[in-house]
This record gives sequence, C-alpha cells and structure tokens, in this order.
Amino acid sequence: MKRHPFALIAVTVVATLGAVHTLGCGASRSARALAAEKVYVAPGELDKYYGFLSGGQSGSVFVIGIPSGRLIREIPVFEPRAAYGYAVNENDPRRQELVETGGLWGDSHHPAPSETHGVYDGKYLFINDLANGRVARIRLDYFEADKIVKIPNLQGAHGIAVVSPDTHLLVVNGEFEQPTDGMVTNPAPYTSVVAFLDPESMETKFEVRVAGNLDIADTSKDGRYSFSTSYNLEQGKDLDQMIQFDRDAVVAVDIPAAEAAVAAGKGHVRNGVPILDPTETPGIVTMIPVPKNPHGVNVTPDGRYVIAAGKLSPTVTIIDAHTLKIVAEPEVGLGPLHTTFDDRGNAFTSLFLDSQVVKWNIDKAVKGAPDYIVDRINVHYNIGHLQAVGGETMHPYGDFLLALNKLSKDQYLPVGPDMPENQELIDISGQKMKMLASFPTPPEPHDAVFMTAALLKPLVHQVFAPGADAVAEGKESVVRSGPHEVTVNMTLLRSAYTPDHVDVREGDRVTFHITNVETIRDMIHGFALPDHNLNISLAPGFTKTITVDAGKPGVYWYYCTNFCSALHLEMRGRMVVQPQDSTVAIADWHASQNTKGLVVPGVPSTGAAK
Ligand code: RUQ
Ligand code: CUA
Ligand code: CA
Repeated sequence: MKRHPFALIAVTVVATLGAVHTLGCGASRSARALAAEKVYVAPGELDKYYGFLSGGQSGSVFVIGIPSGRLIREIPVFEPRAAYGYAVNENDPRRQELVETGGLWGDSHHPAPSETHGVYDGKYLFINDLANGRVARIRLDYFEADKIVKIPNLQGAHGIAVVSPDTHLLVVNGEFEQPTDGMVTNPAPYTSVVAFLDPESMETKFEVRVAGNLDIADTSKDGRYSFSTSYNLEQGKDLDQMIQFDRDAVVAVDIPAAEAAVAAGKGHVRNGVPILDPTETPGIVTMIPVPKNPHGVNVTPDGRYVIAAGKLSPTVTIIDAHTLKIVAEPEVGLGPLHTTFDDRGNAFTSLFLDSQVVKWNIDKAVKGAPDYIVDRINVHYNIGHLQAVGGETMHPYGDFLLALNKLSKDQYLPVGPDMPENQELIDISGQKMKMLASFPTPPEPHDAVFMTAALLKPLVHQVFAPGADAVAEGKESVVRSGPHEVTVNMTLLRSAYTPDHVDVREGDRVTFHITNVETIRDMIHGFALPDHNLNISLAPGFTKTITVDAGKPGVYWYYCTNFCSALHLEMRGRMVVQPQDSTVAIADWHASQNTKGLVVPGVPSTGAAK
C-alpha cells in the first residue's frame, strides 16, 4: 500500500506535540484549581448541559453531562446491547429491523436534534449509520431509538442535518458513489445522492443526484438550502484520482426548488424514490468551488455565512449563505476539519494536523483584516470534530467547547495497543481559550451536540402508563394457541413475574408478551432466559413481545437482570420444558417434595445444638 503524504504529516506533527500538556505538571496550583472549579459537579448536583456524542463504530449515542464529562447513558442504536436488553435475541423485533435494514452494527457520526422555530424542541435526535446507509431516530422523552430506516439508492450515509427552522425535512448525504443507472448497464458514471427524509414517517421523499463523494451536511437557517461538502469531483475510484483537482465543491441544494420539481413529476423514480437530476432540472443545485477535498461545512449562527473547512488546504472558505458567492478564504492552520461558534462573532476550527483549535473572528476574516486569528490552543491529539455549546444553533452559549480528539496517546494509563479517544473541555468564555479537563470515551465519537438540561427536564418522562399493547395486571395468562404454539401474557412488578411458572413442551414456540406494569421512573425489570439467548429489559409502561423455541427439555429459570429491589435476586420464575411425550402436569412438579436430608456442612440438621 502506498503511503500518502497526508498520513506522514500526521505522524510527524503528533510526534512533536507528544510532550505538550496544557494543564499538566507545569501548570500552577491555582490554574488547576480554577479549571477544576469550572468542571466540578458535586455529588448530588446536576450538569448544566446534556452532551450527545455519536458512538462511531460503537453504533450508539453516548450521553454525557457537561461540564463534568460524566457518562450518563449509552443509547444503543445500530448494535445489540445486552446491558439494555436491546436487540439481543434473533426474534427480537428490533433486532429483525436491524438485520433487515443492513446489519447488527453501525457507524454513527452525526447527531442532529429536531428543531421548532429554529431552536431545539427536545423531541428527536437523529443519527446516521455511515456503514449501512441508514438513519435512526431517538425519542428524547424516552432516550430510546424508535425508528431505523434504510435509505434507498444511497451508500455511505454520512453527514446529516435537519432543515431549519422546523425540521421540515432531514438531509442525509450519500458518501460512496454508485453507478448512476443502478447497475442496469455497465460501466456507468458514478454519482451519489443527497436524500431528503420526512422526519415523522422517516420515508425518503426525494433525492438529488450529485457528482462526488458527499461528506458533511448543514442547512441554512431559513430553510432555503442544504449544504454538503463533496470531495471527489474527479469521480475518482482510488486515492490518487480523488486528489487531482485543486478545487472540489460545496453543493447547495435549493430545497423549495427541488420540492417544486418533484411535485412537477421531474424525478426518476427508483426503489420508490424520485431522484432529481440537476442536468435536467437546472437551478436546484449550485456547486461552489472550494479547495481540494473539503470536509466540514458549518453555517454561522446568524445564518449569514457557510464555512467550509479545507482539510488538504490550510484555509477555510467563507461563503455568503444567500448569494452562494465566496467572500473570503483565510488561512487558519494545517488540516482544518470542522468549525463551531460562540455568541460573539468568533469561529473555532479544528486543525487535525496541527492538533489545535484555532479561534478566529468572522467579520475580520471577511474584511481581510490581518488580525483575524484570535487564539490557538493545543489539543491532545489530532482533533476531528469540535462543538461549542449551542454552536450549531442560532443562539450559542459561548461558554464551553468540546474537542473530540482521535488519538489520546500519553493522556491515559496505557491499555494495550488501542487507547481510548480523548475528549477535552475548553473554556471559551474569555478572549483566550483555557483547557479545563479531559475524559476518555470508547470508540469513537465523531461529533456532538448539546442541549440545556432545563430544556429536556419537563420532556423526559417521569411517570409511565402502560401502552395500548400492554398486559393488564390480573389478566396474565398462559394460552396454548396451537399444537406447538404457546403465548405467555406476563406482567412484571417488584419483585415478581406473573406467571412465575410456564409449562411448555419440547418443540413448542413460546411467545412472551410482557409488560412492566411499574409506573415510576427507573423501575426497570429484565427478563433473561438462560440458554435461549434471551435478555430483554423493560422500562416502566413498556411492553415487548418475543417468540423463542422452547429448546431442550429442562427447567429454565427466567430472572431479572436489572437490580430493582431488595428481593431482586428472588425475582424469577420457571419455564419447564417437558419432553414431547411427557405425561407429567406442572401441578405435579409443584407438589414434588424437596429432597430431605441435605444439610449445609457444619450446620446440624436436627436443631439439637446447645
Ligand atoms: S466526520 S471527524 Cu463523519 Cu468529521 Cu468524523
Ligand atoms: Cu426486577 Cu430486578
Ligand atoms: Ca478531490
């Protein structure tokens, strides 16, 4: 394999930065105390912000508190997770949904919250799966993935963004180009699509065909345009071909114009989705030439500019978000990837090769003032994304910035060849940035968004009522519905399963229809069945249905996997699987006498000890 100069630069830069610690041993005691004070959240106190970090190849979303950096929750999305009883068994409907839409793992990069009137409404968080062309929706009142869809005609679902100000559509970029004719004839030129989805039905409404690999997405604040970086205008099939041109593009799609074209029947329908071809419908796509292989694209909070990061060029390109004309192209440093914003007209750009965050003033850069660079701070190391609190909205908070670094190197105790990713929290409230704290995460957050805790507080459910599909208390039953079909209607309530025994036969298919009838928060019960690869977890009010084979004759104790009460360990029951031809009824099993005479060593069985 050829080694690309980009990779070599990365290695050298990292090596020279290896010994730099911003708040390490050299920092004075008071500087450390001041930093600690800013991030310290005392036991019993709550963080000010929720941080939603994409889980990368963990296929999930990590929920952290800011400023503490404490991990509050992991929301499994594209990967089964036993800890939450999520998609574990082959017959779990959620697992089947995963299998049908592409597989049991995902690569989630970009969380995008829903908006109403241009501000987060706390309803949904959308997350992409780059690997399998999918997008998922998480309900923020439950912190659970509620819908996962495959996007037709698209491979490599990368950047996503909601269309402001009212989440009227969800934009998803296709990164991996496909033969334009869908392999009907061969060879055909390769193109990709920007997909537009309805956020409620999650159906793909239409797609726009574009040349080049589409990377990151953002939208204008007025709902007019979606912007996608496209780094392979060469339509190259290998690395050398992909870096031939000096300029690639930011692709602007005029959303109302595209919608009108679809309504006028201009799309070519493939797999149920109309695809617009900009060569046939001029005016829906504007290609804005920006330097070589751009990566991030971010719209400023005031909606005036679109900032594209150069990646292979040490510049960012500032584009007028209304005229789509380039207004400036200032140098910021090596390997610019993403940009975020404070509430005072400053932009912060991550520099992958320099391992820095650079702060620069937008107005000064547009005017060509020489002093547009405000500050730089070293991060550890090779930063990808960065996000300031509120930086992706119209109202940034201007207090904290999270640097999402790809390599932690010497920052944590060594754990073998693979070190954790390193997140660093930076104070951006003053003129100069200050490093506050770092915390490790599993692989691999790419991007983050933040929400005030106050916003979600009234929305996150506190009290739960069983849904329409629930099994009611007192209505539990075991029903034989066919020669080999048994349905168990079960409820869970501290600290018992009702029924606590189920009598089935070898060869039966057993459907468990289970409701957690608890009504208060955090009373989670599990339902794990040994040797049946079954572990589901039910939050209060939740009902789940799963069908398993009875398996080999034997007694199988189902038990609760979530510690719920002092009698949690006693929360269990039996599934008795009898041989086909057995004539024993479960009543006989109940009547069976426990073996007498087994005594615990050292404890007299007669009670005769004096
Ligand atoms: S991409 S850095 Cu999806 Cu920027 Cu990861
Ligand atoms: Cu229910 Cu533990
Ligand atoms: Ca290129």
